[in-house]
Amino acid sequence: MKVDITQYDTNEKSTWCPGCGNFNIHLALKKALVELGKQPSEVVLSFDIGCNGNGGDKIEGFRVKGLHGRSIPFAVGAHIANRKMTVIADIGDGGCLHEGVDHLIHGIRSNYDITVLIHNNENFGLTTGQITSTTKEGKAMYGFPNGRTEGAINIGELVLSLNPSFFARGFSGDPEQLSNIIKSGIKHKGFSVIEIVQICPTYNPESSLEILKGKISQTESTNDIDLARKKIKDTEKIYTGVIYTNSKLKDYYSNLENRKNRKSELVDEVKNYDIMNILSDLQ
Ligand SMILES: Cc1ncc(C[n+]2csc(CCOP(=O)(O)OP(=O)(O)O)c2C)c(N)n1
Repeated sequence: MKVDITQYDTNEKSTWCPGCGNFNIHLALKKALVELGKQPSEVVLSFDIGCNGNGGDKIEGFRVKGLHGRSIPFAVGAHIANRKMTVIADIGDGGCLHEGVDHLIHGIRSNYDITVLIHNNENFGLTTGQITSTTKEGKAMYGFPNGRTEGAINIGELVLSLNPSFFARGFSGDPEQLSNIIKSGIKHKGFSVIEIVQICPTYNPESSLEILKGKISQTESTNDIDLARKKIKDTEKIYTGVIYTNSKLKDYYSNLENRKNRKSELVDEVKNYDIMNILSDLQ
């Protein structure tokens, strides 16, 4: 059955600031899902807490919104239960690199077949612009009027240090390219991390199209990790595109001996167990 982009629309009104990068991120995500022919009923979207997470009621699909920093484990659970679903974890740089950084690290190590969209606006947006670990060193922010003191984390460097199977970087100012990147991430069998350089007109106006013009450079995917690292560390250019893939790494499920050659999904198998005995034991 053909899918139309309006099937992903909801009637909820947006609470994002005018010009927020989240508008284009949602557009790119919807476009990617439609072009892959995915119906909303075939998609699980796990949302986090924050401005990014406030998009949770503005797109159709099976949606879950959990605790701050936990969109990855909810997504992993959904994927393990039913591999037929396309599973996306949506999260801010704050939730991903502070509250939930353990989930990012172990998700990459385990290589679950899901796609993670990190909205990197370089601040805790919803709580009015506190510093996160991606805020540039020296930048003055709410609570740090004299500028942040520590150096910033480079998301790509962190991800590439963990032997990932997929790392890409998109830009909210280029929804067309971002949509293609998201499609590649969904098609990749493994844990696809997509960092999105996000325009936040209120707290991170330095990521505007005008300012980044000339810095952003589209690149081709490589499986040479040293080359990928070089691109990521470049201070003159911000490389966007699928930056690194390693398709030799098996995804988590394919490594499970006891699930080999199983055609059924856990979500169906669980229906074959009568849990009344367990429940009556508890009474
Ligand atoms: C465990 C926990 N810590 C802190 C908060 C408060 N809090 C709610 S939203 C938010 C900011 C979210 O920032 P980020 O994850 O970067 O997403 P953004 O709003 O920038 O999209 C914070 C700190 C919370 N809800 N739960």
